[in-house]
Amino acid sequence: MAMLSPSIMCADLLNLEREIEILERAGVEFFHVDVMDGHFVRNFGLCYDLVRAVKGITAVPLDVHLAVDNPAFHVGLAAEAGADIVTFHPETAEDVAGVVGEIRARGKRACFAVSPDFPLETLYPMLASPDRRADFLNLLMVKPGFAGQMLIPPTKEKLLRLKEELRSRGEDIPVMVDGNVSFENIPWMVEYGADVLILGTSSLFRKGLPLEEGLASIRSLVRRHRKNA
Ligand code: S6P
Ligand code: MG
Repeated sequence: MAMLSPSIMCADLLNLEREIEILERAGVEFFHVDVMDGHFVRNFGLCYDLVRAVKGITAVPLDVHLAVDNPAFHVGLAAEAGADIVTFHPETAEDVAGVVGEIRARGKRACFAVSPDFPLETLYPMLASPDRRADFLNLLMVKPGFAGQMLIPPTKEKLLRLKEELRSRGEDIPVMVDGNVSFENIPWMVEYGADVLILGTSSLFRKGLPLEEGLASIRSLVRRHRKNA
């Protein structure tokens, strides 16, 4: 069944400890933390001090999404702050294998973030190469940088193609979907085989919606639409 990964950037930062407690108690599988450098994307997300603070209060694994240039510089900072998964954009790395190697050497799992304009044809050879292989894929349904955006339509078919290609290659790399994972989009995302739903302002953290209620609705959608249900 699809796993859940609330995006901390979309939580109520002034009540973060309380929200994390509620979500951990409710059994979410990951927390997603966006770190941004104001350069690769025109926004500043969360920082490593916050990653460290979150790590200090939860046992839920942290997926740190580096929306930054030069990820090689960031891997150590992310790992030391408490990342369990380090997600980076392969096009930002001079040496993709080097970054994956550094993540693994620190005992962490590597994830490739696939932006809407990053072609799957460029991704596949990476998956075939043992030293550049990722443990997860993050398929971005919006341009990285901001919460609250609308899904870019071709990403829908891209998810389907990616899952089909992985299946035909006998690969079981879990695919996360990130961006506009809304109540409207969750049903087909799950039917298309998304393995992890990164939840932001368009579902779990929708204004005025209590977290417990949002989670219950998301779980019921996931159950109803999962494959072979
Ligand atoms: C976007 C970032 C995401 C957002 C999340 C927001 O740059 O990588 O992880 O935090 O996608 O979700 P929503 O539902 O507001 O689009
Ligand atoms: Mg993200």
